[in-house]
Amino acid sequence: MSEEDGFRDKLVSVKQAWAKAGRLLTGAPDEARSQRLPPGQRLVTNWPVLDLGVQPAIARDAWRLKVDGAVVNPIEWDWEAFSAQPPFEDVSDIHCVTQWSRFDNRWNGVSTQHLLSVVQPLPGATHLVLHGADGYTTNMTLENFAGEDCLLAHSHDGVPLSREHGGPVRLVIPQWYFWKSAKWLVRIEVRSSDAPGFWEVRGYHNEGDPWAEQRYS
Ligand SMILES: Nc1nc2c(c(=O)[nH]1)N[C@H]1C(S)=C(S)[C@@H](COP(=O)(O)O)O[C@H]1N2
Ligand SMILES: [Mo]
Repeated sequence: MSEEDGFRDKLVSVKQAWAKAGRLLTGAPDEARSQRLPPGQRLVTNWPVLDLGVQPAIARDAWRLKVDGAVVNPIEWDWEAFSAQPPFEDVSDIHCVTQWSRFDNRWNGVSTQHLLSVVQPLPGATHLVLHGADGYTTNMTLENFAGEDCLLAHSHDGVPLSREHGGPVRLVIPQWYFWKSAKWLVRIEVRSSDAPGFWEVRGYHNEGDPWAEQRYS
């Protein structure tokens, strides 16, 4: 086993054990929604990096995004095609399940609503699986993916997304804990059934509402 694999296995087993123990659950979701900072979270001003120990290096020129499955128009965009889509900007807060939140992140990219208008999900489509170039996956409903603050982001606070934060393009789903926001996004699989992703099969909640503390299942 390489050093990298060993690190990754250890990290995964620690997080999995927390999930099993229901750690970090602090309750009190009812009054929570009026607060900007969700229960059990603390505010940070830096930007922590979380991944599986692998940070794929993908040049913009080599990057491709495939959207397939239950859609009328499957697509494969290269950087040029992605850049030709209507620009979208949104400011939102990040809430990570490991208890840090970061306010006022300015994201630029392509809105998920625009993407859906291009690919046109079939009538039976209900869920998606997002795939990162590192093999990471995460799942959500079409409805959540289409949230008004959701986008495929290429820049953060005016700067192209760094490799460690998921560049060239990552997903941003601000209404859910940040594990749903897949980095190094390369494939979006539109489905007519749910299929839990990497953390979702390891004890994380299938959804991930920070105000309801949907941390672990
Ligand atoms: N492809 C990929 N996306 C991923 C992850 C990952 O390991 N691989 N980790 C998730 C988790 S658990 C978190 S908290 C956020 C962290 O994003 P950041 O490193 O930019 O803060 O990315 C999410 N997206
Ligand atoms: Mo996370």
